[in-house]
Order: sequence, then C-alpha cells, then structure tokens
Amino acid sequence: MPRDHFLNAAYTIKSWLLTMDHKRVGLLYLFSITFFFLIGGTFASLIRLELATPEADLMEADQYNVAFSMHGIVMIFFFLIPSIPAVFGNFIMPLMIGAKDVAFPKLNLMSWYLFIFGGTFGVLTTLLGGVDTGWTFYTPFSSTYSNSNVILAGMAAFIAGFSSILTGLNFMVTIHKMRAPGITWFKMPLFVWGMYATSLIMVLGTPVIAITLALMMVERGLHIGIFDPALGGDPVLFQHLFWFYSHPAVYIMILPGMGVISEVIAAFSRKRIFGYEFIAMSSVSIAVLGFFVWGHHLFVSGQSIYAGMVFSFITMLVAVPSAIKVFNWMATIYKGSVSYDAPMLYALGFIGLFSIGGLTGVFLAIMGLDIHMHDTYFVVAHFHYVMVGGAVTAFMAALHFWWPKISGRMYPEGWSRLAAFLIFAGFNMTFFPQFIVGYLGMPRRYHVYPEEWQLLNIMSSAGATVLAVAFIVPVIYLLWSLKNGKIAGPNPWRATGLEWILSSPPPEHNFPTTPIVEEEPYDYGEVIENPVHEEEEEHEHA
Ligand code: HEM
Ligand SMILES: [Cu+2]
Repeated sequence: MPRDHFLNAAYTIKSWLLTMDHKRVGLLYLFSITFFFLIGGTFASLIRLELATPEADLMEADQYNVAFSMHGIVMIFFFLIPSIPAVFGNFIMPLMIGAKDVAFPKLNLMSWYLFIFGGTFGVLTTLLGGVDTGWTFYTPFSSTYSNSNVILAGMAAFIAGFSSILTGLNFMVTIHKMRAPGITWFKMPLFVWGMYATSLIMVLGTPVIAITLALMMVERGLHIGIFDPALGGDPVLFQHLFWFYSHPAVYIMILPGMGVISEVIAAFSRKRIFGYEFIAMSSVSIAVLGFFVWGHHLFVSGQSIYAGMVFSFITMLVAVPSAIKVFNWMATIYKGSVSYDAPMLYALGFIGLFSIGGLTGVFLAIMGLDIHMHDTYFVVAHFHYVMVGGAVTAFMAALHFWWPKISGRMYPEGWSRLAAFLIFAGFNMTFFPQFIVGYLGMPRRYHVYPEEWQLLNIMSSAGATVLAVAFIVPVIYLLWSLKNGKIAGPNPWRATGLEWILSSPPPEHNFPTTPIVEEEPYDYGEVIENPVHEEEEEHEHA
C-alpha cells in the first residue's frame, strides 16, 4: 500500500506518541477526551439514578457529593475545555489557513502530554475516592474542611491548565504568522476566528485559575490564611478569582462551537455566510466582554449591590453578540439550498438549544430573579443547555462534518441522522424538566428531595437514559466506517475552504506547495443542489 496520507505514513506506537504532526496530535486528543467523556458520563448516570427517587437509596450524602463533583471536574476540565480546540483546532485549523503545521509542533505535543499528566491526577483522584467540593472548589470548605482528595483534584486542573495555555499560545502565533498568501484577516474561515478568540481567553484567563487553585492548595497544605476567615482570609475573594477565569472559560467552551456552526451552516445552505464581518467580530467581542461579567455568579455572596448592577448590565450586553450570530445564521439559511445531513441537523439543533441556554442566562442576569433561582436546578438547566445543547452538539457537528476528511470514509447516513435525533430528544427530555423543578425551588447538589418533585426528576432520569444510549450509537458507526464506510474523496460535501482541496485523509505534510488564495471565504457562487445525493445519482448512471 502506498504511504500517501498521515494515517498510513507510519504505524508504530512510537510514531504516534512522538508525533509532531498537528493532525495526529488532534487524534490523540480525540481518544483522550472520549475516554474522559465516558468517565464523566458514568458519574452523570450515577447522579440521575440516585435522583430517580426522592429518598437516598443508592448513595449517602458524601458519596453523592463526590459523584457531582467528579462529574463537573471531568466534564469541564478534561472534556469540554479541550474538546473542539484540541481536536479540530489542531486537526483542521492549520489546513484551513494553508499551513504545514502549527507554529510550534513540539510544544503542541507537549500540551497533549501535560493534558495526560493532569488527566492522570484526575484518574488517581477518582480511584482514591474522589473529591467532594463541587467543580467550583469553594473555600473554606475545600481549603479547610473537606476530607476528600482536594489537592490531587486541584493539581489535575492546575496541570491541565498549562496544556490549555500552550495550545492557545500556539494557535495565536499560528494564526498571526502562518496564513497562506492571500488569506487576510477578513478572508479567514470563521472557525479560525473562533479559535483566535478562544485562544485569547485561554492565554489571558487560565493563569488566573492556576494561581487561584495554587493559593487554595497552599491554604489547605500550610494553613496560611488566604481565603478561610478562621485564618484571617476572605472566602469571597476566592469566588472573585475563581469566576474571573471560569466565566470566560464558558466562552472557551462555546466560541469554538460557534465557529463550527458557521462553517456547517454555510456548507449545507450552499450560500456565502451572511454578515461575515459581524460574526467574526462578535467572537472577539464575546471573548473581551466575557472578562467583565464574572460578578453575576456572586449576586448572593454579599457583593455590593452597585457592583451587582454593573455586572448585571454588562452580562446582558454579552447576549448581543451572541444574538448577532444567531440572526446571521438564520439569514444564511434563508433562501439557501439546505440539505439535512447529520452535521446540519446538529447545527440546527445548536441554534435552538443555544438560544434557550443563552436567553435563560439573561433571566439569571436579572438580580431579583437570580436571588430566587441561584443554586437551583434552573441554573443547572441553563448551563447544560449551553454546554451540552451548545458545545457538545457543536462537537458532534464538527465530528460529522470533518470525519470524512479525517478518516477518508463516510459514515452511514441513516444511522447518523437517527443518532442526531436521539441526542436532541434525549437531551431535551433530560434538561427541560430541570428548568421547571428549579423554578419550583429544587436546589442543586442535594440527593434527597420532597416527593412532589419526583415526576419531573423521573422524566429527567429517563431522558438521561435515552441520551446515554444515543451517544453510544455514533461511537459504533464511526468505528464501523473506518473499514466499511464508502470512500469519501477529497470533498464529499462540496464545501469551500482549503481543507477540502486536500485528499482525504490529508497527506502527511499537508500542502505540497503553499496555496495562494484569491477568492473570498464561502464563495459558493449561485445556489447548487445537495452534492452528496447528486453524486450518488452520478454513480448510478455510470
Ligand atoms: C449568552 C449569554 C449568557 C448569559 C447571559 C449567562 C448568564 C449566566 C448567569 C447570570 C449565571 C449565574 C447563575 C447563578 O449561579 O445564579 C450563569 C451561570 C452559569 N452559566 Fe451562563 N450565561 C450565558 C452563557 C453561558 C454559556 C455560553 C455557558 C457555557 C458554555 C454558560 C455556562 C454557565 C455555567 C457553567 C454556570 C453556572 C456555574 C455554577 O454555578 O456551577 N453560560 N450564567
Ligand atoms: Cu458566568
């Protein structure tokens, strides 16, 4: 067999573990985050199983605290934050700008090793009985009172943070320095803009969480008063520092997804994206504004009411660039030649679910409402609508859009649509009831609750079962497609963009000669019919 692409260039384990190829690094991340998604998902299943009944039948209070803490820590730090940037940012972004690799390939590999090193601490935490502070590590519980593996879990997040910083740095230099001739800033695909905005947050925000966790661990290990009032510290200071990173971090999770959706919507509407400049700039403004809203997590912490008013106002401003994107996507679809392949189904799901998530965020930004809803299931429903309905759905869109490029194979169409539908249905069944039960007053992080909330909780647990099964389906057919899928060819969707002029899977060194780009991005010309189905017809005639 000719060694003509990055997958068959070499087969040894060493050639994977010491690879400098951005595409292979992307795949290393894909395996790793899938592993963590399984661990996080297992904890989620335990939570929903416990909550199916009002009594404590499966777990004691302490064990339940571990279940939701581990779920949050694994899903946020080891799945969602790396997800799209580390997998598709690494694999696709350099191809999109016509580069041979990222700017610092060795650093890129090192980022993966840091991620795995941090992940090892995460796995160790799990094996030794977990941590019970919640993913938020609030002091003084974490620094003084908790009897669980706080330092191990803190180290896990701390180390993974460096992987994030180095990836962001790498992407920023790559985007500044390695664009092929002709790709000016406003000719970059919108996914690249999304990566750029995300990298800004990774580089500017992550050091803050690192120092915050380090201070928490110093207080726990050495009893130096920083956050614990009994030692002369200030617990609210911890919350400020934590959310100064963690609010921007929610945009690390959603901005890459928004970038993916722009690519998919344009390709499957076969139209130039509407309002390109507005979408690009709204990514940057979300990244910047995201640094000034953290106080909306502290409305009930005793923060000054005037600070609260300012944070409330700025939080509502963030909804503006988000809405700009949604309107522009809708305008792109309008009068397009839309085809409903799996990536597009996920993209359409994203628009609806992200809108619900974003708008309920605006409810929560209203101080009077938030006093009622803070720390209830309403908040849990809000952030799952943006994180799962938004970010995970976009991850699935990206996976299905670029899978033929990555593997060279198509997956079965019918199964992929069925999975998209099941995930959408299971997701809504799981999380919509949580808006209601939260509004009725059910607090988050409790494992027993009054009987009158059982119906809504059973609906949620039933939905979670559908969701769990639904996520297994793509794993099966994607693996199946590796050997048995139809050969994809370079550009199965007939999409625009440099990644699609390469063969699939791409050659080891990407472009034999640096491409020179003259056309605008998303230059779909006049509307053409759905390419995949057209090709099928051609085959039939041949
Ligand atoms: C688009 C506009 C958004 C607005 C206006 C908004 C607003 C808010 C507000 C006010 C809260 C605090 C609620 C409380 O604890 O009482 C909150 C919580 C949260 N939001 Fe959003 N949000 C938005 C988007 C997002 C996105 C895109 C994500 C993630 C991808 C996200 C993830 C979260 C998380 C994780 C929490 C709760 C953290 C915790 O307490 O554990 N939000 N949001
Ligand atoms: Cu926030």
